[in-house]
Amino acid sequence: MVSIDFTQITKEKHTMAKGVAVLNSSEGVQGTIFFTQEGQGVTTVTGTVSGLKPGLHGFHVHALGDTTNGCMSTGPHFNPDGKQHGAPEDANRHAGDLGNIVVGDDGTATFTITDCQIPLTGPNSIVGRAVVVHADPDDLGKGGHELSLSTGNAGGRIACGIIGLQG
Ligand SMILES: [Cu+2]
Ligand SMILES: [Zn+2]
Repeated sequence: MVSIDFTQITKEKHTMAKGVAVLNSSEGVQGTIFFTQEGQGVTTVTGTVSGLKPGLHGFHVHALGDTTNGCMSTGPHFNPDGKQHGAPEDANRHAGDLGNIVVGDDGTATFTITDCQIPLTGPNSIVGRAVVVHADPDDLGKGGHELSLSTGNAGGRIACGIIGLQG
């Protein structure tokens, strides 16, 4: 007797969107960042970056996927809602504000971030934009520096990569 499992047939298929960014740097930093989003859910960011000094480094999605002038031409933090710079958990934050990555004594950061403001589809998609790793810690808008509410005073842009679609 053949039984058919109808739950498998009628199960709703959620589309999984995937993206990837390969980091480029003039300062010996290397890395690959992967992005996945199931349906309209949160986006999961996983990555490994090496060649960094130990400690915290600001990590953002910037507005443009333009590296004609290196990381400088990737524009400001992705900010479709016209907000101030902040921490990932703040209500008032740029969509691209992913906080800091933590680099160990071996110069490598391996991390997983989940975030609901960086979709891979729709009008606020981050595909075609860029991820940027900074020289210094992002103060998450709370450092009291004149740049805190725009960039987190995270210092130079030491590595970046354009977010492309992955199959
Ligand atoms: Cu940045
Ligand atoms: Zn920001």
